[in-house]
Amino acid sequence: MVDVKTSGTRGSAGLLILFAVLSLLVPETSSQSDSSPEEELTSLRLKLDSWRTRYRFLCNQYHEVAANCSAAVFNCSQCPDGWFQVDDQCFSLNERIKSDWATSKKSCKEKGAHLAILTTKEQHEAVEKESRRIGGFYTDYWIGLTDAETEGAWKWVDNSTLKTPFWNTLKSEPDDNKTGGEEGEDCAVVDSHSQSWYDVPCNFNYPYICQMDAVLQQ
Ligand SMILES: [Ca+2]
Ligand SMILES: [Ca+2]
Repeated sequence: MVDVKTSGTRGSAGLLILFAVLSLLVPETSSQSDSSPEEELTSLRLKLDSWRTRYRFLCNQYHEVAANCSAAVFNCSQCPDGWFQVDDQCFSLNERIKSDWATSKKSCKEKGAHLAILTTKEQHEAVEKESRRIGGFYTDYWIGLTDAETEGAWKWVDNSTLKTPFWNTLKSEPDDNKTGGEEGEDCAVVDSHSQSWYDVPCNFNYPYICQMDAVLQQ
């Protein structure tokens, strides 16, 4: 994929690329308009597409320049360091911090991500496999699924409706069990032991799974 050339070291060219990358990372300042949320969303999506195109362009340039350098070449990956990829999505399991569902949702947002939205069997299996690998057989992780708004109407954090569930049906989950509190159980976890989902009280503390779009390379 990368055209490896045989000319000498090009450290200065590498520096130019680095400066170009750094200049692109400087946040844009734009005046806030009176646009509607839908218009802002469209604008943000366009900007995201533009950033992805620039990222792909710079990655390709970086690899071409790096091929002529003696220094070690870093991987220009589609997901951040420490995240793993399933299809066009990146996932990160945080095993060190345990927090309630709302705090976990906020923590993912602060990373430019969101709590996991597992819409396919591949995503569910990859996540529960990783949860067993790093957390062992008795670990639960928050995912971005809740029925707090309307009991029994499970929705993801992007407000989409749950279509492909992986509940632990052998244990009759989700059961909105009241033993953990009057409110019942309105938030969901991936359970590494049963490799399925449970509903649990939202104020329980668990580690969480964040998700973001991968930067697709063409
Ligand atoms: Ca519930
Ligand atoms: Ca339950």
